[in-house]
Order: sequence, then structure tokens, then C-alpha cells
Amino acid sequence: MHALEAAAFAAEDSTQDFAGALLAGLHAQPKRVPCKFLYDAEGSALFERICELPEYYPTRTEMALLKEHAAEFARYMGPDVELIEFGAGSGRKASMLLDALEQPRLYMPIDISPDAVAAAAGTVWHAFPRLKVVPVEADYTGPLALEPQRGQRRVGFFPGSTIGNFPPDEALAFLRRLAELLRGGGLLIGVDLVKDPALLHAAYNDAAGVTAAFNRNLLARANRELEADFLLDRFAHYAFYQPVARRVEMHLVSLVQQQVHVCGQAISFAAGETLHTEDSYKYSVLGFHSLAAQAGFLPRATRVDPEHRFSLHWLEV
Ligand code: AVJ
Repeated sequence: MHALEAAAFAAEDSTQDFAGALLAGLHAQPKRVPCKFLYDAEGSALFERICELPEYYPTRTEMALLKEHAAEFARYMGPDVELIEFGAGSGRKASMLLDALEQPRLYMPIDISPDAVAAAAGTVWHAFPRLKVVPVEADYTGPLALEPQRGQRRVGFFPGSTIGNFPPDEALAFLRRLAELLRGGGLLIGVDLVKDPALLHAAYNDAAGVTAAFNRNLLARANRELEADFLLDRFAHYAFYQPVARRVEMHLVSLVQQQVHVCGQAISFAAGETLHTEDSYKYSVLGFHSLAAQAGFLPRATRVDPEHRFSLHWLEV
């Protein structure tokens, strides 16, 4: 099969998955949809814009932490490693790390979005023309067909606090799988910290409305791919910090009683009814260490910015 055919196949697959998951979620009570479907090409581009927003501190803070501590983390990782990035964003963070690593052997970005994998691979190829780059278009929350580690030390890179998208039990299960995959190496992971709810609120309710557009893109995507007929301005972006569960919840709240169609099925929304689109869990440093340890990792080094907003952890396994 040619690469292009493979890409077309994957796109068809993801539309199928989206149809099944969205319909199931719309029939659930309360209505919800797995957040990975926010990240089609359009959604990934909107997320890149979120990362530039003045209110959205995680990206900027993590980049600064990486810049300051890349050499130190690279020393922990050692020479000749294979770097595997989960949820490959733009490749900018990986480039900072690769720049500090001694003779990295391979860079493998894994992402559900073909555009994100291509962007990450492209950025890294450009910056490190002699490095072997193996882009993988896959849902890394599913089973990954990676061979068990031989010879080369494998290092995982999971920046951006994407781990926060998982509820704690799933985060633990995912970290356990990573521990399996990376045994003999380690994981560098970025984790957003619990903090003043006002800062969290601002980060997920930006003044320019980019996060709202990112959230509503879920409905726009359904209109594009599933012949749905959502009217976007009949749904409000609603995001708030829930301090007991320590998570930001993102919802689309129906502003009126209405009926929509998805794949030919009629779905009713009561006025005020919500479609839950994303969770973003926050951790304390100690809370995250305990989760990592439960998964079989040894927390070796943690770096936090002076304002205590974001953390980077080097975990050995
Ligand atoms: C990509 C999951 C880390 O939770 O901060 C940003 C996604 N959603 N604004 C986050 C997101 C709304 C982001 N993660």
C-alpha cells in the first residue's frame, strides 16, 4: 500500500470512529464525547493558536522549563537514545530536547492527527537532517504495535500536560503501558499543576474566543464529516475548574431546546443540556509522583517554574 492510500484509510477510520463515538455519546446521559475528537486538522490548528494566547500559560511555561533544563534532562537520558513523542504537537519542544541530547538515534512522533505528525516530523527533519525520523499516525491511547525494546535506550516524551486529559484511573493504566514500553529508559512528562482557579478559568476562557472556537469545532467537524446539522451559535462554550476533582471541565451547553441530526439520527437537546467535551486534570507535584510510582516509574528529577504553574518530570523505569 502506498503512503497516500494508508493516510486515506486512516482518515476513513477516524471518521468511522468519530461517528460511532459521537452517536454513543449523544445517546448517553449526560451527553459526552471523547476529547480526542477535538483534534482533527482544524482542531489541531486551533489548539496551536490556543498555545500562543496570553492567558494560556502551559505552553510558554513548559517551553521555558525545557529551555532551562534540557541539558540536565539530556544528561539523565544519556547518549544514543530513541526519542518517542506521544501526541506530537508541532515538534518545537522535541527539537529543543533533541538539540540537547547526545547523538540521538531516532525520533518517532506518534499522533492521531496526520497533520500533527507531519508537522512534527517536518520541523525535526528540517532541524536535524541526519536524524532518523519515523512518523507514526496512530491513536496512542489504543494498543501500539511497537516492538519490545532491544539494545537502544528508549525515552518517551509526553509534553503539554496531555496526561491531564485522562481521568486518574486511565492515567495510571496509560502510564503502566508506557512503563512497559520504555523499560530500561524513562519518560519526560509535562504536568500542569493545581493553582488559583482564577488563572485556570482565564486559561480556558480566553478573551479572543479561540478556546470557544476550538470547542465548537467538534460540532463543525460533525457537520463536515457526518452530515450533521448543528447550528454552532446555539451552543455555548462553558469551561470551569472543579476543585474537588481537580479538573477543568469543558462543555458545549445547548442554549435552546433543539433537535439536531447526526448520521441521519435525530437527537434532542433540552435548553441548558450539556455535551461534555474535555477534562483537563491538574496535579500537585507529590500527587503526580505517587501516580508515577504506582505505574512503576521512579521520579528522578522534577523542575517547576518560579510561579509554580507547571512541572516537568524525568521518570526512570
Ligand atoms: C492539550 C489537553 C493539554 O487541557 O490544557 C486547551 C487542551 N483544551 N484548552 C489542556 C485544551 C482547551 C489542553 N491539552
